[in-house]
Amino acid sequence: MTDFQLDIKRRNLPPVFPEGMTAGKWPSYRQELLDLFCREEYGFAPPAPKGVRAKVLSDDQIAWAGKAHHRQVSVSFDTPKGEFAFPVDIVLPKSERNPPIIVYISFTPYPCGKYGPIEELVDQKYGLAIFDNNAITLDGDDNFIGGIAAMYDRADDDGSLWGKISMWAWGASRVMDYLQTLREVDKNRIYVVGHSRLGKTALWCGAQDLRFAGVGVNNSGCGGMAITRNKLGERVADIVHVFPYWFCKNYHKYVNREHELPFEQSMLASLIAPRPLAVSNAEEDIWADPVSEYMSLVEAHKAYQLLGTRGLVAPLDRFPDVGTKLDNGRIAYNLRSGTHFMSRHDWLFYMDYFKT
Ligand code: GTR
Repeated sequence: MTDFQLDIKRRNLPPVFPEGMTAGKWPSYRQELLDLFCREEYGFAPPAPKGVRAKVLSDDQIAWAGKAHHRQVSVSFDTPKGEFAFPVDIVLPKSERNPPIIVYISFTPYPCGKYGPIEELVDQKYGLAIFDNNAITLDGDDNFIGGIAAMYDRADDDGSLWGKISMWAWGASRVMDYLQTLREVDKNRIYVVGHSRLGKTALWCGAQDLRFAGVGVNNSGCGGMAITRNKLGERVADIVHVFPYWFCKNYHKYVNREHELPFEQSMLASLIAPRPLAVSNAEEDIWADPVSEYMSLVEAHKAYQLLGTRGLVAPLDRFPDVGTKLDNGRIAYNLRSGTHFMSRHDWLFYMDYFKT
């Protein structure tokens, strides 16, 4: 057994699925797992609204050197406490009549914010739907009084009501609702992508919403792609101390008791199967812990196999070298040099992979 395999063994991970699992039993097991992740980690979201409406706020037919059509729409829907609306930027390349779409959960209201290489995406014939997580609800400790959090009652929180990662993920699904109404996009190729806390969000969103054809999870670490048990860097204690509002309250029980979690993040990754799952890590991002992220993929690979697809096409007995790009299966992994960031290199990896 290699050191890497031994290391996985020592983590004492719960199996991604129980013995005797079959592809036929998978859908109901999948639902059980989703309920578990809702109850113990991210919190239950309300049901989807009956439908969404959209109002065009601005429309630019000659955006990005005339290569794209850019419009901003206000997506709205009814909630128990009235209408809720948030802006979404839609960028469609003119070079492609029915483009695939990346739903990018952004940290900013500006499409070209810190991490957004819009022109490159347009050149590669991708369309984009971008929204700011803060427009769904503030990324901060506001006692859930603002944004979507305020539109649904929290009075009876038994510890399992949605935290902010769930809210942002639910927001991405409302963007998906809107995209379903557009004729000019390829509805079979709509992907969700996010970085860091929004990588956790993209993963949670893709696990729940099967309309997403694939998921890109960048540097997501703790509460994202990384195995929680004995990971390096950020632990449950750190994350719920600084960001208690990202998760449901039940998750706080696992501070320094990670071995008692009734699941592992590898099981969350397995819920993307058999769809494409692309993960990029940065070598120096020890806080996120690339090795623990890769372990999740090695485990989730078993679900891909169960469902008759090629998961990780890679040696499963060792951690890949820096500079490695593994993209021949339904699980793709990229390990670049450098630090925590959604870099041009990461974006190119997602763009290339979702094309295959
Ligand atoms: C860190 C947090 C990480 C990661 C990151 C980010 O401070 O500890 O879990 O999500 O923020 O989102 O930028």
